[in-house]
Amino acid sequence: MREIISFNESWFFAKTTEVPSGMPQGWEAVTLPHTWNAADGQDGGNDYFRGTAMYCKTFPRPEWDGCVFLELKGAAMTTDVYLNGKHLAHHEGGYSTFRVELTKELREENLLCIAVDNGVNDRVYPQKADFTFYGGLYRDVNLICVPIQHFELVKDGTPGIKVTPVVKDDKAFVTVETWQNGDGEVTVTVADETKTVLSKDGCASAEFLLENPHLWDGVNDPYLYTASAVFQGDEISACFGCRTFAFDAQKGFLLNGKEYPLRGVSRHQDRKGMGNALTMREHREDMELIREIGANTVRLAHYQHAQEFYDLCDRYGMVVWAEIPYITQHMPNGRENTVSQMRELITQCYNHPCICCWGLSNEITASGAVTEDMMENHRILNDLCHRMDVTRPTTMAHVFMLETDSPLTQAADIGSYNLYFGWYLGELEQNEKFFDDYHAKYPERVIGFSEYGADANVQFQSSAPEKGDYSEGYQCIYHEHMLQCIEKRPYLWASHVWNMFDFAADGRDEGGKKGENQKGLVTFDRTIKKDAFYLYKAAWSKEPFVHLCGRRYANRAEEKTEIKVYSNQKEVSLFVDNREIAAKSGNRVFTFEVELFGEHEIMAKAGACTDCMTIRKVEKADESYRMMGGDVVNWFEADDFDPNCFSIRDTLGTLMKNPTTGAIVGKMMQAARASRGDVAEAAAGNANLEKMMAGMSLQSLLKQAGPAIKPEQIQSLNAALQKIRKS
Ligand code: GCB
Repeated sequence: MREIISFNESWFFAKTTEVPSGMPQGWEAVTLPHTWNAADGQDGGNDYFRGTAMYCKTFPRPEWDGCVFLELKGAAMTTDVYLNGKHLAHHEGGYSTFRVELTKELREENLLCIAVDNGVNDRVYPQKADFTFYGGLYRDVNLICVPIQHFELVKDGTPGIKVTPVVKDDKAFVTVETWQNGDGEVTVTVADETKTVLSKDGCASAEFLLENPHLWDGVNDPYLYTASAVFQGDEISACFGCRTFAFDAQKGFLLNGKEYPLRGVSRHQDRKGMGNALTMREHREDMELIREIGANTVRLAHYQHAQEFYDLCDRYGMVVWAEIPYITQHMPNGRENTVSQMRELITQCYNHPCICCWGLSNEITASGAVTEDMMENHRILNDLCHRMDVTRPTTMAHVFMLETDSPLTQAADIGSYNLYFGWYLGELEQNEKFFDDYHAKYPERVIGFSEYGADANVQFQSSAPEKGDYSEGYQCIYHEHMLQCIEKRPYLWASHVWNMFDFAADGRDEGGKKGENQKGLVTFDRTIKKDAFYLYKAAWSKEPFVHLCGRRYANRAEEKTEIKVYSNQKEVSLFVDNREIAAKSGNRVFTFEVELFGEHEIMAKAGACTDCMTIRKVEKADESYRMMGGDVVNWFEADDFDPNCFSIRDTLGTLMKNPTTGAIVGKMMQAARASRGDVAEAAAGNANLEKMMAGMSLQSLLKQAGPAIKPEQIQSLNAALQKIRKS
């Protein structure tokens, strides 16, 4: 048998590149999991420590007759392992498990040093993306003690066992392959049946037939089988599930032959104050929140997540999109790293029944054009996935401005787009238009909606929420629209809200917070479920509930206020100060108008469910609810525009058609480009983007340019346009 010893305790840590020759003095004592960026990776400014740090630990030789391996389940990003001064291993990639054999180097007393580096380079992904690249030994570290004859542990961090269930009609054909460090008999057991096979060249394979298998049927019935294998004195096992996945250009996703629209969320793993150094407790809590809204799928973005989380997805029936951090910017020197991260992802995650596809890349053209090198990198990854796994398709998430006829859209088996119309750019309705155009043009292509979202800071509240105000209310309006958009398009094979949780993006400083992407339905510390959380719960969860929106919008200056209620019940009544004022039937979203006089107790009731809050009339709008500097473009709403002349309310297309206004706007856009850097560079000359922008009003485009364009500039631009008469 094997023994797994937790090696999380008694480490010493320092930011140094020197490998010490003896136990260092004065280093910080730490317990794993640990990241050195828990604080500075979340405070904005993008100046968090990215470099090399060292973890050291002494330990006596384990009392064990066989072989001893060190297991690191997550070391970000590049790692070198030294035992008693000798370099034993080098690993590139911060999200996968890797193991190294220590046996021959063990002494009576040992000094283990692990150098971990999350520094800048041009090889190891990710280097550019909208999240913090925490450094550290941020997942568990173990010693694995096995007999001399044992299952393989080192190659690509393999679990040593690969289970392939193929379901056809009422049967499942299950192939179990194992790898070991020698040949001999391997005894394999699947669902009460045991077979002994002989291994050849270190590999064994056994076949099983399950009649009428109990299917793994998503959230409804995620039934798991176990396969186990014994070789000499070593034993391993893996859970697996019997199910079929299909992806159809018209019907979307099918689970076990039935239409099963994948509707869910994306997850980044990190958390406020902890960074990525999580324990099982946090993984469980995240899963409970995702289950609460009734999602049936999770995109585990943008890298390999902890095995514990894929296990939870298996257990609770979440269909998973798994991916590697080949993201934002293609690096010509990074090809080898994309390959090794993909090899490890598939090797380590293959057995999970929850995983339905392998994601090759995310928004890889966000900061540069499609190149032949990029295309080749994708072909290599795609072929690799197919070689390693004949059961799952590949996919990728395209940035909205990738032209739909670009060859890159065909690099993976099935496609998906990240669209942010109605948030960064454009109007909500452009999401519908995008997919309708796409589906009409390419009815044979399988297409999904891999990201959509809007930032919300729960501090910001408004009686008239609007795009760009970071209010909790606008996030609701946005998602109400998006839910309908998605429901009306059943051909979308999956949709994933970006994001279930706020997460650290140290480069950000916006929406009243530094270092955070606030598109989560739940806050970064997991303590507040934003109102939009309950919208999804109303749409997807069967557990009866009623929720009053706007409880954080307690001080209201308006005389009549809107009370919005989310519920999955068909009827909701509203009580003000214990008096029922209205009952409404509807679907998910119920709105009421309430007159305000003083302080009021509001209660919503749906069946046996109730929710209460207190709101009050105040004289003046509560300034703390408003984002400072957030309304620089409010004067737009002024209505002293001469309709016979051009103005910023005209679409970009209209303005560019007239030579005089075209020249004025063209000059302004040039200046804006100069100050917007990468994204503008990628956007310039992008036909798809230009087409979309042509249909948008200049006013709306300017709002989205944010602080890059000053209010005075907009004012003088509008004044110039107003001098030119429309013919
Ligand atoms: C994207 C990226 C994701 C970002 C997100 C955003 O398209 O794929 O990593 O966090 O947009 O919020 O801007």
